[in-house]
Amino acid sequence: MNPEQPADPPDEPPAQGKPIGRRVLLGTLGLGALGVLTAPTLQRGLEAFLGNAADKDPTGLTGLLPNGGGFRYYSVTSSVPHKSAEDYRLTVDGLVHRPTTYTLADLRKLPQTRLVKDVQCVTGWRVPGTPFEGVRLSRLLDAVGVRPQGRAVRFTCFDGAYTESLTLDQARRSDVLVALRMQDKDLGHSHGGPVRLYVAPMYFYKSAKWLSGITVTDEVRPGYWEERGYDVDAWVGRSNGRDDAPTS
Ligand SMILES: Nc1nc2c(c(=O)[nH]1)N[C@H]1C(S)=C(S)[C@@H](COP(=O)(O)O)O[C@H]1N2
Ligand SMILES: [Mo]
Repeated sequence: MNPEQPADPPDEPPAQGKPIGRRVLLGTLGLGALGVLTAPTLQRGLEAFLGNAADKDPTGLTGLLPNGGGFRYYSVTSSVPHKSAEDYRLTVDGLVHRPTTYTLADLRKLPQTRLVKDVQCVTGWRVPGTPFEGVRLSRLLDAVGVRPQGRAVRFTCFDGAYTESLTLDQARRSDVLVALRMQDKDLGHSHGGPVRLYVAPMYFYKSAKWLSGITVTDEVRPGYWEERGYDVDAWVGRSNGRDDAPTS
């Protein structure tokens, strides 16, 4: 098992150059035995420590570290296929009246909602005021028509491994988007483009990258990290034993 840990994206390296690899940093801190720290809570503690070190650094030198100044790249697979605007597809199916497959052009034609809120990862890092823009998930659910037995939504990704879940009530919130844009740019591959989920009030692990499937189910099926110990109801500040300020 490989606990949630950021990596260097395989492409789109940060503009100021490649950050020091995580393994190098851990080695420097004498924490090279990360491999034995497999419990998510231990891992979160470690990452929170690294995050705090960056938050308190007055020199700005932690900008060189993998956790410096913003988002960290996460993928549970070593490579992820690229989908262009032409070959991307999003399937909405399961307990619905009209299963539908959307192209990126289809999604772009629908009304777009822009939200600007903090992003909070369960490992401790937080990025203030980040714009996300896309189609409300509730709009897509209304379009396909949820059957009366539908209680939850399962999300799948074209990395072939990551999954997520929401209850139907959570999925219908107005601050849950099928996001096409982030930071006022089309979503790049490393941030889960061309389309990712954005669940504003929950820890960022809910915001599945490289979204390819939305399936209405009769009950919640815990997602990738939830099968590995994370809370299924992932409200920021009210789950995972954390007390972060809410994001939504
Ligand atoms: N498909 C997929 N989505 C994912 C993840 C992942 O590994 N694979 N990691 C999650 C976690 S734990 C976080 S913090 C965010 C990171 O998003 P970023 O890589 O854009 O910073 O993506 C979430 N969505
Ligand atoms: Mo995360």
